[in-house]
Amino acid sequence: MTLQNNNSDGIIRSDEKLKIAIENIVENQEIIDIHTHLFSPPFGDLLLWGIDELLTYHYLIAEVFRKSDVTYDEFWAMDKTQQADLIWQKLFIENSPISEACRGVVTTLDKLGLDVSSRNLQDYRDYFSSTSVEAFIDTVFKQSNVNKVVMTNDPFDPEEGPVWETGDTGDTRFEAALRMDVLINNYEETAYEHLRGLGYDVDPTLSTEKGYKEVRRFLESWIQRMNPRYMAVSLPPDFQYPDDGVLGRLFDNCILPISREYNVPFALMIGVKRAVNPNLRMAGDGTGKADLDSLETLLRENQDNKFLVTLLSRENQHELCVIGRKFKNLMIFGCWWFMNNPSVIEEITRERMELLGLSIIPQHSDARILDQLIYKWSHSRQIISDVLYEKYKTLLNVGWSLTPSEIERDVNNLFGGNFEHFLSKN
Ligand code: RAT
Ligand code: ZN
Repeated sequence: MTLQNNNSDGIIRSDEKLKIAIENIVENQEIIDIHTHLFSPPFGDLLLWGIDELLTYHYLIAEVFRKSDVTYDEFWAMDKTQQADLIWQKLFIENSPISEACRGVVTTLDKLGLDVSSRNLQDYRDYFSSTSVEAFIDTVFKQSNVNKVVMTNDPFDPEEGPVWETGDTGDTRFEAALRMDVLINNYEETAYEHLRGLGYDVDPTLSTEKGYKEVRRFLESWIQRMNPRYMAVSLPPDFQYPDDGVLGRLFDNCILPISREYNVPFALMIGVKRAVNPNLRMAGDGTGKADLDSLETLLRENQDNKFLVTLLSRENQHELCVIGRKFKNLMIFGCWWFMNNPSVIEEITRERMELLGLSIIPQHSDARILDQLIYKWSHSRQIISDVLYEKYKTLLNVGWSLTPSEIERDVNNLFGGNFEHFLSKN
């Protein structure tokens, strides 16, 4: 195409200019990463970073057993360096690292300026041991162009507790999310005893008014302590709502009222089957298709509540978009975990934009290791940029006019504005 970009009105007139403009805008857009498992420095060892952590990411642990004869017992008896050595040898040296999780390590090392062609693991280790965590945080935030990350904060975790007690979580680029998996999924087994131990007068099956009040008091105290952006839970595919068990009572009498009162949305991450293969430990979870009638009911019966939702099954994604068209109290976010692969991100992003336009949060990183912000966002930016190009191009080609500032506005909303707006509105 040879059409000119008319500088006087800033209107983009050619496909070529459009592509360059979108790529630049997406590349330069700062991101609020709304779901990670990262921690700020005061949380100490909970903040993972460096090559050995990258290599022992649970996504890679699941892969190494497929390419090595190591037994589960042998693997778990190894220390972290030995596990990293094995993963490096099996998945990067004896086989080409083309899976998304492997490719991510290569992208990250490359973007950190390391020579990936050398395949010299010791050099990579030396690089990380020569930097401080504070300096590395700055490097990663700059390289990934992320300006805020939302952590996953478990009020039942004894390692997190002391940091919250101090009231100082250090670096303000790390914001909190109040994760409620233990409360919701393990109330009878774990949360009940824990709450009693803290002096909350709850009953074992959570079926009294007094118990509801006490759980609300617990949630309030954590909202005050953490100032979370949202409350969150991961749920199995067979999650049902309404529910006459503990989950339903917690939702209806504790979480939803508190979520409304404090204007802290409730994030549901639905579709995880925990411990499908327990031998893999954290890498052993699977996925299943959820019944979205329950989600529809939850949204319809609680229209004054705000929900952020992401789903783990590919088969659920189209239905979720249709539900998004019906309920403005739903914000769909991210391509979660097994969905966070290029082919699926591309498909889901296209599907979401076709059904919901720009009223979505297309991605989160789910980074567990700080360095992963680099590859997760580099890979996703590219795909989102390609999908946007395809969509804007169809408009341009029938004569719609587009300016860079309009594209900037849209991209800004996708990568942070929609999140902030959804959270702030009443
Ligand atoms: O993607 C992951 O790392 C999973 O292990 C889970 O943490 C999941 O994202 C979750 O938040 O439950
Ligand atoms: Zn996660």
